Amino acid sequence: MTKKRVFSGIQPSGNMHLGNYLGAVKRWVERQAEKENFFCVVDLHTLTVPQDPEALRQETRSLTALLFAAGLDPDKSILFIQSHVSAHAECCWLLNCVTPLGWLERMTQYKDKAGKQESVSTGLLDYPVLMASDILLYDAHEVPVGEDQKQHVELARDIAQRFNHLFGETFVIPEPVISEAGARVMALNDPAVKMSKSEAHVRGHAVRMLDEPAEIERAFKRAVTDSGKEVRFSDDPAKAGVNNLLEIYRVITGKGKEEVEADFAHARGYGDLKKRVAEVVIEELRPIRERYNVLMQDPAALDRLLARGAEQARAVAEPKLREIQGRVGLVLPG
Ligand code: ATP
Ligand code: LTN
Repeated sequence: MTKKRVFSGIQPSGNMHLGNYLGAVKRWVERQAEKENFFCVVDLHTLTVPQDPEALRQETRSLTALLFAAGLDPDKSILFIQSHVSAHAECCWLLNCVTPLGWLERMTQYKDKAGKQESVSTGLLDYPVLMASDILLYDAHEVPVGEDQKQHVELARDIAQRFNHLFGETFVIPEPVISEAGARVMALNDPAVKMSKSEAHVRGHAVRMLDEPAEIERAFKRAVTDSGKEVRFSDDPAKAGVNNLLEIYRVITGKGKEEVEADFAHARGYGDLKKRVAEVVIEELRPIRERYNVLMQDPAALDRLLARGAEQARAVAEPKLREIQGRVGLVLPG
């Protein structure tokens, strides 16, 4: 039986955090043997908001090292940098021409981000069409993402369906895959909002993947909870802080909810909970940080891994791009 194709992406926008890891990357790693996987560091998406060029370059390399360090295995998964496969940008143009503007103006992430900026680039509005290109070029069946990206994957489905309708069966219709656990890791300093890269520089907001153990311990110690002392899962907004800590513990340990609550049945208030959650996070991230440091010491080896990934990705994306070009009526080069 042929394996299902999986595609997902992550932006090199700095400060990869525990939410990205638990909501996305950890699952990519755990399931990589079952599927045919494409994982992409989406540098073109990051350009939709202003970036410092040198910082972007460094962050892109650093993130790829971090993903290998987190366990993506080049023999099981194809990991590559988006801009190394020019078919993504070319496909985006072709899909732009079948995507109604109104579909893009409705995207909640666009509205949120556009509302926070003085000047909005065309790229920011077009972001979901580039994302659809990423997915559709690989005929991916499954797109594992955090809850926040569900609307974008649904848009990719709509674009694929419209294209198939206009030009004949061309694309696989992708499904968003959102695991219930870890789909929305909340900020430690404000459990009403999701942990976010753009806020990860704010003290106490996030646990960043490369934070030292002492920093992680401090972040959990300061985590916002409530004035009670009952350690249990709850959807009461007032208990969102404790719930978030329990969720983090649950995803890392792989335990069920009852088992997790049993682990804390004798906790003396939230202090014990925070300490224990910090411990499991520190132990989860320690080997990743160590492998990352080794990888970053050998830039030539990282370049070789990235060249291999890009070549494998091009082998799939380029013929697909030709197929799309042919469908819409372009003269293919002889
Ligand atoms: P952020 O919003 O944190 O600045 P992002 O959502 O812009 O980051 P990426 O860094 O590309 O985007 O996200 C990579 C993956 O991490 C995506 O699948 C996204 O859904 C997931 N993700 C991001 N934040 C969280 C979170 N707090 N909890 C769970 N998953 C998350
Ligand atoms: N928009 C996504 C990153 C992303 C992606 C993709 C995810 C770009 N292309 C294709 C899945 C599939 C984000 O910000 N998390």
